[in-house]
Amino acid sequence: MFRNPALSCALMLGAALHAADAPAPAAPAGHDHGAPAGENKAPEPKESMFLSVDPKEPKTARLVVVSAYNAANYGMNFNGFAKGGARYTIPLGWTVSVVFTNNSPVPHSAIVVERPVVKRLQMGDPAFTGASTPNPVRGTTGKTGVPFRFVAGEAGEYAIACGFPSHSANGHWIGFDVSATAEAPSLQFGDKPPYVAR
Ligand SMILES: [Cu+2]
Repeated sequence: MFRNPALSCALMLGAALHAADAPAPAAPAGHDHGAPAGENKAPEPKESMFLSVDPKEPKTARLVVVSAYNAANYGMNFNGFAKGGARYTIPLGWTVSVVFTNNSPVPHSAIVVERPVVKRLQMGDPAFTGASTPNPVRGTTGKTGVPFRFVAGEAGEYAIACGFPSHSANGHWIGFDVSATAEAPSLQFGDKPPYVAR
């Protein structure tokens, strides 16, 4: 058997994904992707924890992106959401300042890609220069914040995805839109009204 559980998991999920566009199977028991122990301890996600603006830094959205925030989707979530269940909207031309952390011992990462890319096993290059954690294929562990920033220079529908192979295809992504009409950044959880940061 594979000695590296993350690797064996990635390979197993990769094999499963050869059925093109078939829904990815749920990870079998014992193969979770690093959901933190004590899954009920993570506080209920609140939008204001993950998006803010600082008046001293105009036209800059500050994002907190936490991988394996809780046990949702076997830990393959950002801020508790997977499969596009949460969505940031950023005004066109704003700077996006992200601090990424990973609550899990299993490597995860964050990379901004065009929305259709989330189905792929590998994410390739970020949609905007600088829009990923370092080496997103390898990912990082540990709760030390990993900062990155970029300019949302083109309107469209994107995603914040995990660059660790096969994770995004298994739901480790949330929505990230760049809007030519929005005047302030917002974050929407599911069907709730978007939270607008001002
Ligand atoms: Cu991941």
